[in-house]
Amino acid sequence: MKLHHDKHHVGYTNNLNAAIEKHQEWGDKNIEDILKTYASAPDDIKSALRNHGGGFYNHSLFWQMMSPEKDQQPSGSITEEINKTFGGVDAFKQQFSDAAKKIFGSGWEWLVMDNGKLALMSTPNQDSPVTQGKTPILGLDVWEHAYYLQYLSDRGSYVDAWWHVVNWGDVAERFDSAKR
Ligand code: MN3
Repeated sequence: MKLHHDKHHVGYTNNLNAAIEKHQEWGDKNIEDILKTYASAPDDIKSALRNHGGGFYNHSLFWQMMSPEKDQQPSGSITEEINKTFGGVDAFKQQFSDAAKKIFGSGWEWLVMDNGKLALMSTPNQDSPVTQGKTPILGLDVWEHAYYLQYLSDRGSYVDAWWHVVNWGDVAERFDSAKR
């Protein structure tokens, strides 16, 4: 995770900054606005905003969604909503994990708020749910760079182990502010 943060996340951040330096008006927008509107950006930075902007944003969320305080359990209103939507926390974890393991190539698995309801969503590459108008609540990076050093080709073990470090306090706060 340290290498992931210090090399990969830094790379996306530097490349995003290099892109918006070319068209300063894009530097005045916040990152969520950039990801919602990059399709209207000049051609020479459009794909950088999408890919490196998405990489910057997705990873910024990812670090907050994990905690060194292991084996937290969800509590509060998000638990009720998970139970209602997925039939229980274990059932939710199973469905999320199955979807994460099935993503072909590089991408992310997400729990999102979609029109006021919780839903699962997979995105390819560094695409972000915010581009499609959804609010990320929990996300898991399944790029090989996220797990290959420790788990080699065994994405499944990485996904299963990741649940031990989910920061449910952060996830619950994200859910509560998305509902407001
Ligand atoms: Mn990554």
